[in-house]
Amino acid sequence: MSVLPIITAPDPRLKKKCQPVEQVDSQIVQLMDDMLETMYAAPGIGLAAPQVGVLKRVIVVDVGHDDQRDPRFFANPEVVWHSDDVASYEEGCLSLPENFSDVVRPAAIKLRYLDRDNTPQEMEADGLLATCIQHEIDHLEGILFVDHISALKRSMILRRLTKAKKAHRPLAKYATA
Ligand code: GNR
Ligand code: NI
Repeated sequence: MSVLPIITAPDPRLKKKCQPVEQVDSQIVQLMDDMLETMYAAPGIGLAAPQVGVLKRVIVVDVGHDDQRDPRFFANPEVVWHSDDVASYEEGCLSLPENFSDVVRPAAIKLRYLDRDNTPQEMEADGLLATCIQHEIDHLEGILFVDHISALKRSMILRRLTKAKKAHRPLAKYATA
């Protein structure tokens, strides 16, 4: 397994619609395992393939605790039902480092997907797991959490990230000022 570089905004690859996988073969399993290691190293609770430059419909999620990991792997995830109830969480994104905003989404979802063994599965999720899965599926459509907040907040965040890139200023864990 390897830790892959994570793409940060602004980057055209984060705005693209990703393609379904034909099947979860050994190459996709390798991608899933590398994504999981990359997510743990970051650290984060979810990661979508486009964040590591792969425009395929693959996500990994772990909302467990350090002492009790709960890795989950999804290919071609599809929300087939969502609650009318909504929930608000303060979201962050490894592709928008150091920026956080409250985002409102359906509180519960039902999902259809292929698991790491290429087996079709259905599952229901609520709480942080539901929020995280929806955040990751958004990435597969080229949507970031800032696309759910006010235009003013969005432009403030994107301006900060553009400036940081132009200055070649490292963000997140290697930032010194
Ligand atoms: O690590 C992450 N934390 C998080 C917190 C609240 C809602 C969503 C997330 S996902 C994020 C990692 C990430 O960028 N995944 O795409
Ligand atoms: Ni994200």
